[in-house]
Amino acid sequence: MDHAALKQTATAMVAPGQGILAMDESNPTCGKRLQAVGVENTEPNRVTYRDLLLGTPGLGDYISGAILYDETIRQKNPEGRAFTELMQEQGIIPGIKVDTGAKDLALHPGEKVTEGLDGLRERLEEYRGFGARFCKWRAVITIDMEKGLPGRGCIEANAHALARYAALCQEAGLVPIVEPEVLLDGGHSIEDSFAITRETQHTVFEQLYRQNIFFEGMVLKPSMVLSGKENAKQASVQEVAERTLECLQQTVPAAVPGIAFLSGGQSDEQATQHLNTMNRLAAELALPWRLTFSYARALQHQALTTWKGDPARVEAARKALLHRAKLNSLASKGEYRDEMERQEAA
Ligand code: 5MM
Repeated sequence: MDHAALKQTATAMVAPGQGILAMDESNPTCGKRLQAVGVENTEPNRVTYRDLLLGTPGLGDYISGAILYDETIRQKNPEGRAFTELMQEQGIIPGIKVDTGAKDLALHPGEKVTEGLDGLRERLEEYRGFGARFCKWRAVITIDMEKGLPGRGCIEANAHALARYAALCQEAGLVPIVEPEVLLDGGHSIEDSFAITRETQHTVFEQLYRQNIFFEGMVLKPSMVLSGKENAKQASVQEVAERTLECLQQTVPAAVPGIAFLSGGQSDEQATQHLNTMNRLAAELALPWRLTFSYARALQHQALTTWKGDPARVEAARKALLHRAKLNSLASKGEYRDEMERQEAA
């Protein structure tokens, strides 16, 4: 294992003012996003949409890496250029989602475990050949306080799988993004979210340690500590930022170079505000890691709803994507202000 190379890639992924574009929607999820704007879920339409994203001039100013789906890393844009080539031209590091999805966890009603370890060593070799330099695996933890969820069985199974995945990545010279997502859905309080996120992250890092993970060569992609979507009492931006940082300080080793949050169904503006406030607090707290974004919905939403499948709207959609990427880049430095929402993309 080349520690120096892993550390160099992980550090580049969380470079100051840069974050990660998650565009690794599996075909069914991509279909949901496309159908929501009236576009049919066909391979040519997925290519057109991914070309809209990756062909955005200037994207590399704010985006360090993009996470692709298995189909996308093999595809070429309508001009016949590989998507990985478009990325490299802008200095965007190619990444790949390697899990095969969250499946029902046997004998644990209402809980999921992420699969994809079988044959992973061989798949990683193939993805490296396509130019991938980092990977992503997402575990999903559901909160349902009335049913006593999540149980330890679910947290441990997912943490173990994340650690096995991360070890295979590092063995192959690929940086693992470790994504334990505690879902926003439900009526739970922010206190419940804090307790469960903390327990999950503790368990994940214990398992990463057991599997000999080189912490300097990984990136954590956590959910923020938020009130459940259906809870009448929604925590303020300040409280979310404080509780999220408190949780991370208790669970994440200082050797990890960066934390790139997922947006998890927050609105675009909320996701940016939370990241910005955390970065403002980070300066006072002298945190050891960079705090940035690895958003899918909160980066793509405005571009998708501007485009709606209309070729004449591609330029406007790219402008919307670039603007959102720029605002999140500013938030990753604590330099975002609400009034910037109304300013046009440069
Ligand atoms: C792009 O969405 C990814 C999951 O896709 P599938 O469910 O189709 O596998 C997801 O892992 C995503 O990368 C992260 O959850 C971050 O996305 P959000 O929208 O939460 O920022």
